[in-house]
Amino acid sequence: MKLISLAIAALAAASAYAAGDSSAIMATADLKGTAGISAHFEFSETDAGVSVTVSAKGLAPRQQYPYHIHQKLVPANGDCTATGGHLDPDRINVSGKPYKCDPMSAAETCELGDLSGIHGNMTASNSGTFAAQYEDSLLAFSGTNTILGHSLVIHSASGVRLVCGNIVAD
Ligand SMILES: *[C@@H]1O[C@H](CO)[C@@H](O)[C@H](O)[C@H]1NC(C)=O
Ligand SMILES: *[C@@H]1O[C@H](CO)[C@@H](O)[C@H](O)[C@H]1NC(C)=O
Ligand SMILES: [Cu+2]
Repeated sequence: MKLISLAIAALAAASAYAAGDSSAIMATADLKGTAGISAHFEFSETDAGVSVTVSAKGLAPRQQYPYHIHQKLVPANGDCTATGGHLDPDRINVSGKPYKCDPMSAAETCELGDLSGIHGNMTASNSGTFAAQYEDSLLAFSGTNTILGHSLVIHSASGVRLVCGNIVAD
């Protein structure tokens, strides 16, 4: 039994190494705030675009948390309200119409930075954690759609900005 679990651990370590090897981490973000929540994001380049790996803890069990890439950086005082609106280079939310992101049938209705609108909210486990990995075909590390020089914000269900952090090149 012990041998089997050792073998499984070795396999898991080997595949984690292989995954890390084929797509180097290009940027990270550490989100902190006063809410007792912390989150870590890793971004790497893949053939399909950008791979996003998220982990968070300190969330309220089973609660949903929207989160986005925001336009401006978090200032030294940590004020999440200073990060401005969502990253939106296509100016989707400046059309005068109420914003509604429909990722399934109309991806062009979603702001580039509306990660929870496109990929789903953070839904906390019974122990207040969340982990996810997904590919985003539009995010980039340079050009119009770059995520560098911007920040990440996690909101409460009612929209309050709970924690935030800057996306920094690795
Ligand atoms: C999107 O537009 C709405 C309505 O104009 C505005 O209230 C909201 O703050 C905008 N969102 C962002 C993140 O810019
Ligand atoms: C994400 O959470 C917000 C706030 O609770 C909610 O309005 C929205 O419907 C949720 N989205 C999904 C896809 O469940
Ligand atoms: Cu936001």
